[in-house]
Amino acid sequence: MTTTANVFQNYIGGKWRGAESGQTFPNYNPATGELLGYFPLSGEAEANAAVAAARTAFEKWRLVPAPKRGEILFRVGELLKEHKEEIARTMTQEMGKILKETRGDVQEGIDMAYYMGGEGRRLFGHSVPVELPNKAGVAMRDPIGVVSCITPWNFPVAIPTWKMFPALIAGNTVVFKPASDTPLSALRLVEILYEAGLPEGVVNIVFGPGGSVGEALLHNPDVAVISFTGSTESGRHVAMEAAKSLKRVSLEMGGKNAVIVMDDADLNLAVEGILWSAYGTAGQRCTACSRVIVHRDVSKELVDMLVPRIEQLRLGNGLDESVDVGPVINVSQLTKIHSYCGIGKDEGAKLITGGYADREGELARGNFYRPTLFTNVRPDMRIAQEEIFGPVLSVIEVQSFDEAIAVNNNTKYGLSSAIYTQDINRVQRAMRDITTGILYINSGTTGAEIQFPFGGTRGTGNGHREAGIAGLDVFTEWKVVYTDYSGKLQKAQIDE
Ligand code: UN1
Repeated sequence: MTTTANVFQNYIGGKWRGAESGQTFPNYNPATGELLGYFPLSGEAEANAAVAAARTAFEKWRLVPAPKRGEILFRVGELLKEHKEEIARTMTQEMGKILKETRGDVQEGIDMAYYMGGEGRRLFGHSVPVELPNKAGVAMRDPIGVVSCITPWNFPVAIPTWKMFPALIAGNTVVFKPASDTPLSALRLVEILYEAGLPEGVVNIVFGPGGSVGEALLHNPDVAVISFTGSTESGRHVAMEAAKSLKRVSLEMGGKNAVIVMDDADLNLAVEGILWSAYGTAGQRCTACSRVIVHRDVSKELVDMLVPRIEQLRLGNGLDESVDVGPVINVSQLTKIHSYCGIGKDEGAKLITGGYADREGELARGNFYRPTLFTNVRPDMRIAQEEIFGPVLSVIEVQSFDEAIAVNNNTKYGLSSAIYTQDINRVQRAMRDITTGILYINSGTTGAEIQFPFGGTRGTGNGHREAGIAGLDVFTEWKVVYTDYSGKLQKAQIDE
């Protein structure tokens, strides 16, 4: 711990400002406990100031031609590329995931910058025939106004870009409230937006707790859209509060994602997919695999292949390139993960490996949890139903393809699923019958690409999608314009 750590500030309306109260909160490295800096403990006053700045900036930004807005995003892409390594290292330091993954996180932001930059010359509306002569109709996308982006710590750059870049290309302005565990990566992203030439006030960043900053954003009448990624519990609260003023709300929430392994699967391939999906990012992805649904004929073989590989996974500081799995984000997550392992044992699941916080040597300074595997898990157990958000995997045995699909679908979440099979008929049936927003055939549950819609069914979302063309729908209002050039009153639908 050092007392000379950096003190960072909010960026509101083109000005650096601390919290009015002068209070700050600390940002720690979850691998080492090292203090990385202090950020303003903002509240309602700062949130409202940011909304006011965004509201003012909106009147000019909405009139900037979309291709010009796109050019700024292209420059953002270039700058993110240039600074990729440095941002990845910062992200590993404050979030813990290994460098390969933080580089991937920045890469998702780069991809999104180019993709949405390109949308500056598309933003397709549509023109369709009208039923009356000498009349035209066109449907166009309008910006909505001030968008609040409330983002999680597991993808500190990628997820904010999925929200901010489509919002910006469509002509909206932004108040960005990043997770308090990863403020530094968020700040770097905002600095890059301004370095790329974004006009002041178009993006405003406010650090602080959901309970004060987030709450103020939910209640501010000038916020038109809330885009939120986080737990289902918090998302439900966001939706209920925002409903009072009829804000548009887009929610990305929990997952209980499964990899199905059928009796005809390539087991070597399945093992690789499961390891990456379950233990990558220490299981802290909303797409992470936390259930393996395996046909009983290959169950023992699969588990026998998995266990030594799980036990070989190296825990450690993500800056060390030989490490496979970094720490979990904070002590409260560590405690939650461990308590789920207790719940699993109490429910009668069999703990095969892991199940404890690893404090061996250097690991004692951070929040490390040993990659964990349970077998003999029944589909209705809490460890098979509730989102743990850590490196804990449950193996559920099934007797048939139909049972596998039923078990897959029977959770309150619906983000991502995967199936390993060589049978084209089973693939087609899985495509038809699996009720998640994303399905992988012969690959794990993680690895969504930004040009496709991202999101899920049931408790994972509220019907919206991020990324791809679908992502624009959250941040645009459809406006239809009819032009009648007949010179007389023509009445649609009325018989003459
Ligand atoms: C998330 O975990 O919140 O498909 C997002 C993936 C990543 C995004 C995950 N591209 O796992």
